[in-house]
Amino acid sequence: MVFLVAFLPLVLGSYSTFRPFDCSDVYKSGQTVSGIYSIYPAGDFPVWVYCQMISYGNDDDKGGWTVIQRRMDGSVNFYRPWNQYKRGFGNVEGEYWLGLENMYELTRNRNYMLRVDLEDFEGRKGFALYSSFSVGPEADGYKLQVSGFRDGGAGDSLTHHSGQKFSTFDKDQDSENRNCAKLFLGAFWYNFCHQTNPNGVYLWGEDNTHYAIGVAWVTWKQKYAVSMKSISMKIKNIS
Ligand SMILES: [Ca+2]
Repeated sequence: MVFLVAFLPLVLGSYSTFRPFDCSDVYKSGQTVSGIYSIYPAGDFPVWVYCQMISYGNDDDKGGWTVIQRRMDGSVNFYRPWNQYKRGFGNVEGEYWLGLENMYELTRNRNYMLRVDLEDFEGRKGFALYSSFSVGPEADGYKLQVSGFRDGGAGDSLTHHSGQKFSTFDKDQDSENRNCAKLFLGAFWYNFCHQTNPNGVYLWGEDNTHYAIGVAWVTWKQKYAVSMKSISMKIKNIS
């Protein structure tokens, strides 16, 4: 009994100072069930995030994936201004955007791979894998760097966006004369303007009346009118 009482503060002490940097740390600590966890990408302040834990498949699949973006039911409005995309918004149990500042803090400290999972309204699934993913500092427009594409059946709609700054309807940093975020009702690392629009309008299928405003991934569907049932972008530490 004396031993137990003396030992207890030690256990609690080590638990309370555990500060997982990302979902890879959460997974390595023994939490192998997918769900909502707090991570500490910027030191003392916790950030709630959905961790997708995978314990099967090949080495690229296994481990803790930090979900940085997710659409699944159209419950959250993604047509939002710069400050919202900077800080993050939505519900971690459902649809959300982790925030550009958090993505920057994560990827400036560690090396990450990116996986994009897609599902259409017919129940078909595809994905795209990238061996390197990072987001630059706000002073440089939160520039996207993504490379090392490997196909999971969906093709590569994202390399087109690599090297681009992030744009919202109130902050146009794209490569097009017009405002891509306003044209396509989303916010993204728009180029000229897009091959994918993960933060576009949730359309529940296909819409040919409003060009390319949906959650498109054009290299999979070969047209901009088809909007995904679900899309999630997740990163995993590889260093
Ligand atoms: Ca523009």
